[in-house]
Amino acid sequence: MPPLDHEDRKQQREESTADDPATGPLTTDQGVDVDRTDDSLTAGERGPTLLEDFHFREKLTHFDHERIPERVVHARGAGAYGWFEPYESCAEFTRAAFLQDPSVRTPVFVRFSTVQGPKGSADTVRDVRGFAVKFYTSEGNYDLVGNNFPVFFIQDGIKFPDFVHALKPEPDTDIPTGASAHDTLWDFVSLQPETLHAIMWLMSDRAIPRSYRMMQGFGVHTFRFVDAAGRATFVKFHWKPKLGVHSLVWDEAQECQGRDPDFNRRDLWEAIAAGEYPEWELGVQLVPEEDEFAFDFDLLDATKLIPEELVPIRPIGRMVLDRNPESFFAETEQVAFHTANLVPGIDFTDDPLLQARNFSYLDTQLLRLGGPNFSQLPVNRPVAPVRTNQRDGFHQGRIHRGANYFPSSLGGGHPDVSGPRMHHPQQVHGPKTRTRAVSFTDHYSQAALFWHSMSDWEREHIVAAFRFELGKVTAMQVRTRTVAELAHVDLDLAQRVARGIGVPEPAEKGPEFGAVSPALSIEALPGDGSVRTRTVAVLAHDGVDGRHLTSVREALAARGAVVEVIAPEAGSLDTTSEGPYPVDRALPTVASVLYDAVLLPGGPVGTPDLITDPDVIRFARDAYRHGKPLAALGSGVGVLSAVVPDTVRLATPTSGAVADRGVVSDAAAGPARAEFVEAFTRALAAHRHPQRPPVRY
Ligand code: HDD
Repeated sequence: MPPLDHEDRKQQREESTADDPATGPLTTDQGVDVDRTDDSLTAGERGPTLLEDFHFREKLTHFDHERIPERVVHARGAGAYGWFEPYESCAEFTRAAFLQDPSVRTPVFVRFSTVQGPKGSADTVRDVRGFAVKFYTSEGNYDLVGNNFPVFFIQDGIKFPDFVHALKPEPDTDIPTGASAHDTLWDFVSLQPETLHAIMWLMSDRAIPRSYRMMQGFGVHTFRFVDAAGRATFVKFHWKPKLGVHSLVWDEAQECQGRDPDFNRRDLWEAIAAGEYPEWELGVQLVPEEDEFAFDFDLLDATKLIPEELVPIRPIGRMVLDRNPESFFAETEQVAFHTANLVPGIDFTDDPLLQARNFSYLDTQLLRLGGPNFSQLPVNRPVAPVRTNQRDGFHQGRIHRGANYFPSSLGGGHPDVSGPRMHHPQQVHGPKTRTRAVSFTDHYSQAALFWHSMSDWEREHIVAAFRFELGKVTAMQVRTRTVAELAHVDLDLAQRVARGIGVPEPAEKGPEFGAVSPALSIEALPGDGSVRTRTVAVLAHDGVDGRHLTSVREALAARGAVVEVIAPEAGSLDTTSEGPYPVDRALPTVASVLYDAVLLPGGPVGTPDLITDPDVIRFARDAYRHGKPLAALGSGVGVLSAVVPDTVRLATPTSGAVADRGVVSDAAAGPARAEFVEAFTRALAAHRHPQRPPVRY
């Protein structure tokens, strides 16, 4: 479908503000051509620099002012443009224009982020991921500023500064960067049980996504849809990735921080640049207003989700990201999201977390972007026409015409106020009070729901994560208090954690929670079963059978996977059957944690070098430990069983194409057989194979 009118308009407006360096020589900011930029204007060849060197002063002054304050949270991010289209009209429950017509695509800009770390921190830290979407609708900008968890850590936004202070690095040392494993966070958690549900998500593999393209997004709060007749329906928003939900494992995530601190942002950029456009389905959970009190939790409590088994998710549209930004600063850094950027047909609820956010986002942009005119920046500019009486201020980029007040007769009565009603006429009454609603007091049942809904391996990862985090806490009373809190969620969880961190196992049981929501497990979100964009490292060497390389590359590329041939040295390899073969990467520059799977081809020439190469051993063993697909062909089968002895227990090297828990082997020589390719593709699509026996090294 060709892009529609206002999608074009968004791009045209950006282009009108972009400069074209190819049109002439370097200039000053005043447009004066520059003849020389490498040397200052001096009095004599070796003399002092002259004050009159306006090019020098402009260049240095501008450089000195290049930085703006980074976001107080979500400082590190990556963004992309794309579009959204509804599957069908949603007029039944909302009048929002961008949800009416399946033939209309609305342009979007999305920014993914980590929360705790500064702008220069690593991507693969244990953290929540921001998932903020700006829809440039025909009725103005709508921002859905969500996360990849469906629940938040606190219930009332007045606690946000406390929570963030506790989460951020310790105030005296500024340690740790991008990590939650430290005393102040866990002190706060142990004293504030409302954090526990989101903490369970944080300790799960959801907090270390394999890719921004492979995580869910949630609006978190309950919002309101309002239809053309003014009827309101409660709504929760869900983004579901087409590629499924996939995560790293903790050991891998940590190594990745060193091997490629830009792992997630690079992945997003490269996928879009390669035309592999990430896609999400937007779904909604709808609750009629009369059912507001039908649940055993409060819809206004952002630490609760509505289990899908109670209110199913109704898919309403899809979003595709298909364009990388051109200037990180101008676009990804300067994009300004705001929960109060709503369009008619979508409205707030009284969720106290949301109400606080509606204050905070505008406030923060005023500081970060230096004044009230940031909505004029290209990435923030609506495609809908803007006619306001707001005037002047720092960085005013508009030349306003006409009256600057309302009502005006001198300005011809423009602009008038004939727009649709912006707010749902909700009835509000009650005494002023600074209290927490009684309906907000259950902090354990949904934390338990999450725990009980996990598969065994997910639970093991959660226990290991608690042990890691609390094991780094120096104050023993904080460890003990947190474990006591966990006992209210589940006694077995608390005892398993306690055993790992040297505190007494709690014996006292909290209340029993039996509820389960299978939809919460990562296993319930495998995606469309494809292996598109999964990366496969082929560890090759001189003397390799070239037919292995070409057949594997062709077969996997046909399925959309990315194959890279890795050899001890860059350049090309001597193959036995196909002459020289290009090497994509030299072994010392990469690591198994940067790939989704590892394959060892074979060849008639002996492979002692590979078997003893510490880089190869580490590469293959890491892949095994991290549950990744491992495959071997021909004599590569022998190499695999030599470097990763545990694989012998899973796949017998001599019995044809064998696949067991993600280890696939075929000892036959010659091109990879279809049976092998199918088995490997299945292993790759499954992403991880956590059920492997424990590793002995
Ligand atoms: Fe927030 C940024 C998501 C609670 C105050 N938040 C920010 C971003 C995301 C979220 C994705 C980054 C936007 C971007 O990419 O520019 N925040 C959430 C979610 C929350 C939440 C899903 C709970 C449901 N936030 C929250 C509260 C407050 C804030 C309760 C304050 C009362 N958030 C901010 C902020 C930030 C921000 C300080 C920092 C930078 C910015 O806004 O633009 O205003």
